[in-house]
Amino acid sequence: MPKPIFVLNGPNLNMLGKREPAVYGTATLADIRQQVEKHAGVRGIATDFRQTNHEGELVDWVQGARDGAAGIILNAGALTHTSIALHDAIKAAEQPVIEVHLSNVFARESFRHHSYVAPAAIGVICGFGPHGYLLAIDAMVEHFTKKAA
Ligand code: DHK
Repeated sequence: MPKPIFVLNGPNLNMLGKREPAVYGTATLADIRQQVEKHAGVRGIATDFRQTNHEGELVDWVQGARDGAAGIILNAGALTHTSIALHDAIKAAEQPVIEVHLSNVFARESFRHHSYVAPAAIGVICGFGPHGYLLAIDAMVEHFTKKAA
């Protein structure tokens, strides 16, 4: 069986729908999961969608992608801007990573402009709300297609 794409979500993303709707919109994480699974199904790939508020758990999941996944779509929430441990885990996983954010982090506070994920990722998508996750699925499929050619 082909390995899934891990779709990993970090701290506070469980609060989507209630949390700062002017910034993050009104879709819940369950809504996003549903959209991701539907879109990935159409593209013929399996996903494993998860959320955690804990840095160590996210690091464990990224490490687990080394043998358990074909790639990672990662919205690490605020850990994006703080976690060298996450950066190191991505390097150790040796899998393609696409960084996703719902909001346009570059139009927000300056502390959101730096990412520890981006230098270890193949690309970054931000500012398109939940649609960004679907763009990331398409980008990952394109990445695999190019690699196989
Ligand atoms: C989500 C968060 O929780 C923030 O800490 C990031 C990101 C932005 C998002 O837009 O999805 O800065």
